[in-house]
Amino acid sequence: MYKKIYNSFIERKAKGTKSFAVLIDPDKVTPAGIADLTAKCTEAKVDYIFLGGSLVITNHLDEVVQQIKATCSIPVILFPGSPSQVSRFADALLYLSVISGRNPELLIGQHVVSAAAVKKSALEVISTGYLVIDGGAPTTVSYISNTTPIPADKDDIAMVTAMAGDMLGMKVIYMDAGSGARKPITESMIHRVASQVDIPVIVGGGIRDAEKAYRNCKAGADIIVVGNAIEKDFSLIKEIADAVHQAPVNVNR
Ligand code: 1GP
Repeated sequence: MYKKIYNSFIERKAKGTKSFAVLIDPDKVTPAGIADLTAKCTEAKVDYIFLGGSLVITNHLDEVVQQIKATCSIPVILFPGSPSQVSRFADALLYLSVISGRNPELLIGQHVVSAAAVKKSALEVISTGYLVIDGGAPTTVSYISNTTPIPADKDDIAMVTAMAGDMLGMKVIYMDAGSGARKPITESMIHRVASQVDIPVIVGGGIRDAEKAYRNCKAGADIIVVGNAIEKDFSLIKEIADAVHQAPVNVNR
C-alpha cells in the first residue's frame, strides 16, 4: 500500500520542516462548529488533523470525518482511544501500542481484536510507539489505559522506551502528557528522545501557547499536537501554526 501520509512525515522530517496537527475530539464538535474550525485550519496551513480521544462517548465518528473531509483538504489521521474509533473515511490511522505501560491489552491485545477490521478498512496504518508521560495530574489517558505514566523528570526512561519502539520497527513515537495535562512534556525529555531515534517524534498534551510549541520543535519534536487549548481559543491555531512552521531545522545530537 502507498504510504502517502507516512511519506509526508518522512519527507518533512528530512527537510527539517516541522508540522502542526490540530486534535479534534469527536465528542466536542457540532456540524456547524466543524466548518468554522476547518476553515481556520486551512487558513493557518495546519498540516494534519488528528481525530480521537481516550474516551469517546458519542457514536458519530464517520459523520465527523466526512464533514471534515467535505470542508477541507487537510489529511485526517485517526488517533483512537479504542478499536471502536476507526472510520474508513479517514486518511490514516495511528496504530498505537502503549509502550510506556505494561498493560498487555494496549500493547497487543486490542490490536489482535481489531486487526482484521483495520486491514479491511484499507486505511493507511502507521505503527506508533505511544509514550504516556506524567503531566502533573491524572489524565483520562492514564486512567483509561490503566498504566503508570513515565515520570516527567525521567528523561532516560523515555529515551530507552522510544529506542526500543524504534528498534522494534515502529514508524513514529508519540510522546503524550495527556489531553489537558497540567504540565506539558519538558524540552529536555523531548531532546533526549529525539536525539536517539531516527523516526518522527510527535509531541502533545497540555501545550497552550505558540512559544511552548516552538521550543518543543527546537528540542526535536517533528509534529506538535494541540487540542484543548484550541477548543477554548481558535485564534491560537494560526499563532501556533506559524510558530511551528518557523521553528529551526535540526535537533542537536
Ligand atoms: C492529547 O496530545 C493530545 O492526547 C493533545 O493534548 O488536548 O492537551 O492539547 P491537549
